[in-house]
Amino acid sequence: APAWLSLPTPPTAELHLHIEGTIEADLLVAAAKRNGVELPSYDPAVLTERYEHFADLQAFLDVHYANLAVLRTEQDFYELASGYLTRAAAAGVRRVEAFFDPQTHVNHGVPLGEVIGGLSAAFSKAEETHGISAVLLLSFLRDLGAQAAEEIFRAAMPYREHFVGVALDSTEVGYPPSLFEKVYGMAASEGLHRVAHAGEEGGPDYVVEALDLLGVERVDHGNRALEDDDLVRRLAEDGTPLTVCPLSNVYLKGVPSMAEHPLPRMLEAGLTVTINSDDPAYFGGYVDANYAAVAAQFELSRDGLAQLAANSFEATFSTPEQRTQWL
Ligand code: ES4
Ligand code: ZN
Repeated sequence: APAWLSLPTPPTAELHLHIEGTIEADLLVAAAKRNGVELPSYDPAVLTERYEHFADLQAFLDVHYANLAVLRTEQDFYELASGYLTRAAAAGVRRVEAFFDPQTHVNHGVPLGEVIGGLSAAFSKAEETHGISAVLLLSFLRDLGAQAAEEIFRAAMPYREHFVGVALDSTEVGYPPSLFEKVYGMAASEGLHRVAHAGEEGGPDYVVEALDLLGVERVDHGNRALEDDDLVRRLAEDGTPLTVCPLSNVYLKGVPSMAEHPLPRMLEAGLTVTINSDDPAYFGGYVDANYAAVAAQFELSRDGLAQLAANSFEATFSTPEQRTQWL
């Protein structure tokens, strides 16, 4: 048997996780039935089949957003988050900083309070029920534009205590970080942490903009940063973490195969790489599957895996005292 098979995946922090991307087919069907929402099939096996073949990011997002119409009530959001936490605990997650996309749900007619109420009820008791420290990052959908981002940000202010930062996701190309400078300034004024997806499909210029104009503390994905040597040096010198999602990159064709994943080049360049699952219900497994995939592909040692896990804790929005509890 290959040596990596005997390597248990390490306890880790998960820093790139869309809570909506954890909706497994069983919850999809249950929520659709109780809320009277139509699905193309009510057979979890048929739905799961639909999950696994995407030409690119947009093809995934189209299926993803259609599925999310089933989420209507606080209970739905509570079950979504609790289901994830149960699976994350089994995958070795000790700390999660998860994105949620409030605009998707508000645009489906769900009150913002039900979305945040359900998610944060599950997250706030995750320590007790699963031994996981869990916090939320409010993510803006970049393809809805800056005005809409500012509107949801203002609407979320009554719930300020329920999230620790802001993020930027959805269709990347054509929606550069520069569009969101103002709302990120508002978030900074509120003392919120800031991250953004950049360099998944967009070029290295998107990563530079996220750093210079949005003040991000981590870069979500960041793969295409490797095309700019000055940028790579800057990220390495500053120790800016990249939240890399290996299986997602293969499923969404950001890389042609795991063998061609830039992870080894990132590590060689001295970048602070972390391993994450992105949308685990869709991309072949949870964070442990992502560790196992890169361990197998690149024959990482126990020390190599431990370094990636250490990076993940180091990259959290937390104090050193908190970190010692998770390690
Ligand atoms: C996403 Cl830009 C992006 N990548 C992966 N999953 C996502 N969910 C929402 N936006
Ligand atoms: Zn993502």
